[in-house]
Amino acid sequence: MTQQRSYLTTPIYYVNDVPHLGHAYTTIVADTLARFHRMRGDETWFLTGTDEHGQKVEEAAIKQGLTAQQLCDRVAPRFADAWKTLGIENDDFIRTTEERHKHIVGKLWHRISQAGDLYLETYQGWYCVGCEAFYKESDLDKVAEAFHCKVHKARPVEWLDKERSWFFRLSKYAERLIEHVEKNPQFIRPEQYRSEILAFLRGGLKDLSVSRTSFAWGIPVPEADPEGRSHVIYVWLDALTNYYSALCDHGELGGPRVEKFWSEAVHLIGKDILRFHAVYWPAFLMSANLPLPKSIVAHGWWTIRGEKISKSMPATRIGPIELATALGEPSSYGFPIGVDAMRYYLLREVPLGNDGDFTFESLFGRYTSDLANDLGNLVNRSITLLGQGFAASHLPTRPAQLTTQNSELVTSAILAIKDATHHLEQLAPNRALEAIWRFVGEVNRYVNDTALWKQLKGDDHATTRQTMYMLLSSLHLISRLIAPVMPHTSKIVRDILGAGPATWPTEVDGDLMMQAFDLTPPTATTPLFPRLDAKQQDAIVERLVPAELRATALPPTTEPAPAAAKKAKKLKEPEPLPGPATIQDFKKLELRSGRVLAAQPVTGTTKLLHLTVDLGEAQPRSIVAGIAEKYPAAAMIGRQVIVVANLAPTEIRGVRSEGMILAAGDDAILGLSALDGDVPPGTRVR
Ligand code: ME8
Repeated sequence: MTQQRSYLTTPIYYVNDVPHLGHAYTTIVADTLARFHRMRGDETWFLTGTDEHGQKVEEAAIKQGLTAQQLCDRVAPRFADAWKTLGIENDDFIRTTEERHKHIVGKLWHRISQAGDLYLETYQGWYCVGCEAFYKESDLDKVAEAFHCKVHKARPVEWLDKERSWFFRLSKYAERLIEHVEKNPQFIRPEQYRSEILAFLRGGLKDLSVSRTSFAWGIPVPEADPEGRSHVIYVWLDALTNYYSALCDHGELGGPRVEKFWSEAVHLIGKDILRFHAVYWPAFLMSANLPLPKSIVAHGWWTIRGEKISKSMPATRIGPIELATALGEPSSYGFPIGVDAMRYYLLREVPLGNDGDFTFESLFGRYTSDLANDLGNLVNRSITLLGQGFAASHLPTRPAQLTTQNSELVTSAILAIKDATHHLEQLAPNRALEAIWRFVGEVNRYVNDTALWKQLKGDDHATTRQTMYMLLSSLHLISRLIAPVMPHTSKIVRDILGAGPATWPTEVDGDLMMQAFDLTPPTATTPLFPRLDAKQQDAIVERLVPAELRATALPPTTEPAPAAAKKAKKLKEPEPLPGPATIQDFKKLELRSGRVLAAQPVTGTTKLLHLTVDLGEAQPRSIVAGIAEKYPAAAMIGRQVIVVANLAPTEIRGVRSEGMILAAGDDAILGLSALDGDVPPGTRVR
């Protein structure tokens, strides 16, 4: 196979965020693909980094009494350190406050300006500081008198009033962009996102404001404003340039790494930032007369109870390091096995372009069936059996002629290699893992069917040695196939087998299966992926989800822990039932399922929360509920509730209340009504 080149990038993450599962997902997918390419011998470059300029960072710094640069220097290592812990092997880490980057952004601006694509104009409109993006009012949601973007529900958008700014002639590039996307089906992937962008482009483009004057934390616009204002470059023009600037040499636009890698650039991103990458970025490059990247690959969102995992939603914050550590302590192997369990779950659970809801049920389900029962069990029992074989002086021997059973195993191996390769090439790690796990299943069956434990006790030593050979080589092959996704587990298995560094297998390897390593007696270690019983699973949930969120923020996996149950207040004696209600009485009440979009305490009270609840109607409802002592506002966001939807609206403490949510309890609220499945808002409850 000829050597190819590969350049993979992740978004550069906002530096003042704490890395969460969503950030980890993109970075793990990129790391998996980079490892796959390196294992195939491709010349590979993998870049990640942090986005450090902009209003958001400036505001955070002021709040903390730091300069923006001090804040960035203090927090940027959180990302770099997290990636190290999660086994990410990036070749470079770019920070947009580095000189090498700032210099290139200035040069890019210069080229865009020389192309005649910049002019001064007055901007007026909505701006979301969370996204650092401009919005049309029609793209926003109105929640309790304020407008919000689709993601940042905690902070409304701001009205930028007549800010003078440099505008980029984005409209000029609409036709060329359409042509490029149409001619290059690989440019935006998967297909659903390509169609979305084509539809957007065909709707026409408006010029884009690309500088700001109302704050200072950014790269200064190198061009003089004839009206004398100081501008900083719009943070997205600055940030997108990282993909190019990180390859440049000595502050020049170009250099050997640009030559080598730029045309191979694959930008892996979440769907939230597709427009910036698939419209603005290529237009900037076209204007600067620079080549476009090869591909923009968008993935879906990880959600918790349907709510996007993000910094602004505390109830969705599951720390990737904490999760990985809870799934397996590094100390047991010298390698962080929980990291691999998490990497496996994230990549196996959802196809790349789709959204995926994180639940502990699905996490423990995958762990138990795929890691403990399939892979762990196979490795653990094979090591024991092979160890016994070596101890009885049986040296595995390559069969001169394959029995039907052995030849079926080889066929499965070849298929696994073929499918896993194809699916990784097609950016479908979940399907690659499916294919690999089919082979794991076949090998488990092979151990059962050949009954190696019986062979070891018998006299047919030739067959025993051949079975050992087939089993050893299968384990070795698995260790290579899982390496991009589960590098630590792969290393553990290869260390046990005495095998060297893993390369990506080809179909020829599938046929020979064995040749790549010296046969050494495997040494048993602690079992790989031991089963987690219910108690251990509960302990993990307790460790990861703060007590006040546990009942509400995530679907509980088990009954409440006994300690929590004991703490629950005792109910008063139930009151006697009032007289019977007729079905007509009941029908007068309209109960509907709702989802809480936003929640905040009602000022001046300790008991009341002001909820914004989606009932599937044109506008969400404003509802006041007396639950604040038991349910903090953050715990309510994203929660499903049952609402009495046809109560006459009223006002409570100056806040309009257009319904009531059901809860059990009297003076102390003990529990909110719940639905044990995901039900569309507005569904009738009877
Ligand atoms: O947007 N599910 O940075 P950011 C899946 N600085 N992926 C998620 C996710 C979720 N719930 N939440 C975040 C920015 N991500 C800009 C990027 S690039 C030139 C500038 C991932 O810190 C996903 O990749 O908000 C998403 O695109 C990215 O984090 C956004 O990170």
